[in-house]
Amino acid sequence: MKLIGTQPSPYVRRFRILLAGSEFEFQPMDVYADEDRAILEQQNPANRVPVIIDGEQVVYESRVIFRYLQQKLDLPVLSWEQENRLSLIDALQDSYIVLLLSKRSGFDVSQDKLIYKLQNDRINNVLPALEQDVKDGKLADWDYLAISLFTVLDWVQFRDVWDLSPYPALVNWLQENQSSKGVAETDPRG
Ligand SMILES: N[C@@H](CCC(=O)N[C@@H](CS)C(=O)NCC(=O)O)C(=O)O
Repeated sequence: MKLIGTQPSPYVRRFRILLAGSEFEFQPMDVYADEDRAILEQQNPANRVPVIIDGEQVVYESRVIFRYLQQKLDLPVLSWEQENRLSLIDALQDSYIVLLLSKRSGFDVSQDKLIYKLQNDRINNVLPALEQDVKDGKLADWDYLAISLFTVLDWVQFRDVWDLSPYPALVNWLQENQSSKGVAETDPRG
């Protein structure tokens, strides 16, 4: 099985961590380089990573890749509560990506604009919910949910896009999981 993705992508990192210790090949690429983009487009017309190729089967979209791996590796099915938590984590990640890409495109994200307000509101609503989940021990196991939360929070610190200090449970949890399986070897800092 091959995983195509960029080295810093938090979505890709989820699967590098989940698959740590299993037989798979990681094919790093630059999603913003024309040549790599053309190659990626052949596998995923939406031009996004992660993508996995397992024999003849190509699968993209993290949610779908997870379902594929759930079946293949016989991982436990998520409860609806866990599915909702994963939706919050995905929403958080997507909002941060919008803010980062906006900044990189030269926009001032502190401006009073609807698109930035929506992302900021979402982030400011989701972080306290996840802070409470961590306090309640809902992310105590190193499973796909915990890995997904870890990769978004670690990426936030790596990209310096948000101050997490108002959320001490999340910050402590992030720190505690720095030694979890697959984390060190997938660190985007190098
Ligand atoms: N909803 C997608 C999001 C994946 C995503 O945002 N990937 C980013 C890298 S972190 C990407 O490929 N960006 C390139 C682009 O948007 O053209 C998933 O869950 O897989």
